[in-house]
Parts: sequence; structure tokens; C-alpha cells
Amino acid sequence: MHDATVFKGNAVSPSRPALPPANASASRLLVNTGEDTFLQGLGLPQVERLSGLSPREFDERFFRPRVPVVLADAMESWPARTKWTLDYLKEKYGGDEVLATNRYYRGRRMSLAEYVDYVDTVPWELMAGLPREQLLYLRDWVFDDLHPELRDDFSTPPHFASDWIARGLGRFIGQKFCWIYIGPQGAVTPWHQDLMGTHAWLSQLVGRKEWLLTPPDREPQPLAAAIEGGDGETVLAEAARLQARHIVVVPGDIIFVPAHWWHTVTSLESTLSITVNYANASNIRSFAGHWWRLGLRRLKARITLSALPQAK
Ligand SMILES: O=C(O)CCC(=O)C(=O)O
Ligand SMILES: [Fe+2]
Repeated sequence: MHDATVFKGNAVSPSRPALPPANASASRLLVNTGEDTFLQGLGLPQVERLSGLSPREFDERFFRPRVPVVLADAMESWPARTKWTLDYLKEKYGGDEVLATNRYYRGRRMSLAEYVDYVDTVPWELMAGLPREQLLYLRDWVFDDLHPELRDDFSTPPHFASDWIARGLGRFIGQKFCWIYIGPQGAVTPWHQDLMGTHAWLSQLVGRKEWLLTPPDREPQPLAAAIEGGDGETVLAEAARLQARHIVVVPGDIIFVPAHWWHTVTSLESTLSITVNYANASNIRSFAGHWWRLGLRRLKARITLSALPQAK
């Protein structure tokens, strides 16, 4: 057990344990309070972060050319902006069963209350040398069937209003494309492209997350390897070659990720965010193609299974 009184000086809230001070043994990608991360320190090209971006300007400068951007002031009117904290969700929905998974998407089922308590203890676990790939991340709490009232606490900014999935396609194919994410400090979503050729907008409500992105035609493995190796110059060279962009999003930010952009995301402290994936005329062909192939695969699997001789 760690002694909370040791860290009394930087207490965050009475109910929440304070973070321990930064420590050299923590990962280079990780910070505790106020310190630059390894990537921030390098001065990589940044995703633009804009206030007052009109939907029209968004369309012209970012959506059509498929360029990521951060809207810094698009959730000012949301009740969720102030209301949603980990403690609030724990209090209201602590009894929900959730699935928290590690970096390899293997995990455990537990109650939301247990998970929030776990998130609070992770900074100490990290200090004690917990391997970061084992950190449990709640990635896919599909909340809106169980708790439709949570939808009243946020709304779709007009920039992302053309969303055929939200307007019925999602219901038709029987899949949700909106999730709440809760993660401890250090939780990682590894490099990937989003499912089925969708675009995404992700809203940061609590804590900061560090993002690194590369365009669809620039596979990020060499950059990932350079970061693993930890040599700043190599990282900068690879980032330039791959046209990578970096950003640390803070509470109040919404990041737009165009279809097929590669990205990896790390929580710099306990985080809470909402992910929405969407499709419209711009990417519906690719979305439908993915959906069709997935359907065929499932059908084939079912046919193969039913063709197997039954065990006696
Ligand atoms: O916030 C994160 O950890 C990444 C989320 C993400 O990229 C996704 O949901 O596809
Ligand atoms: Fe993603």
C-alpha cells in the first residue's frame, strides 16, 4: 500500500488520491504534473487547434482535404463539460458491468465502480513498475441503450452533423458507433485506423491525451520503432518523412480524425472521453464495402461451423 499522506502537497480532490511526483523510472511518454512528455519536448508538427471555426471553414480547410483539426470551443454549451467526472459516473452508474482491456485487448469484466477505483490507483502501480501494456482501459462502454439520459448531456457539433450512421444506418445494421472511454494515466490505444473507413470526432472531457497521427498512405511502424528506441533525432526524421502530426488534447477539445488516418493515443492522466465514428456521402462506399465483407465473413464462418461434424 502506498501512503497517501506522502503526496499530500498536490492533492487533487478530497475523494481522489493525489498523483505521485514525476519519477525518472516512469515511461518517457508519461508525465505526472505539468512536465512535457518526450514527444512534446521534440517540437513535432502540431494538429491545428482552433477556436470559433465555422462549419463552413471546417468543411473547406479540414473535412474535404481530410486534415485532422482540434476544435477548442465546440462543447461550451454541453452539460457534460462540467457534470461528467469519474466520481459522478461512478456514483450514478457504478453498478454497470464493463469490460476493461489491456493493450492486447484482453481483459476483465468488473463493475464501473471497481474500474474507477482501479483508475485511481494506477499512478502508484506505475511507480511500482507495473508494465504499461497491462494497464486496463475501458474502451467501449456503449452507454446509450442503458442510460439514454446521458445523451442529453452532449450534442453533435454542426461540423459533424452529416452522419448517416446516427441518422438510422447504425440502427439498421445493428451496431453502435458512440462510446465512452475511461482510462488511467498511461493507458494506450495502439496505432490503428478506425473501423470500416469511418471518420471520427472525439471529445475530451477529463484529463489530457497525447495524440500522434499519420496520413492514410504513411504506415506508422517506422515512427513507432523510432519512439520505442527513444532517439529524438530519429523520431523527428521519421515524423517528417511520414508527415506525422502531434497534439495534446485537453478538457474542452474535440479532435476530428479523417477516415483512414493512422493514430495512437496515450492518457497523460486519468481520462474520460466520448468517441463517435461516422459516415456520410464522402465515405459511404468504403463503409458499405467493409460492412459487406464483414457480413460475408460471418456468413462463411457460420456455414463452416454448421458443416463441421457434431462432437458426440
Ligand atoms: O482515446 C483513445 O484512446 C483512442 C480512441 C480511438 O482512436 C478510437 O476509438 O478509435
Ligand atoms: Fe481510433
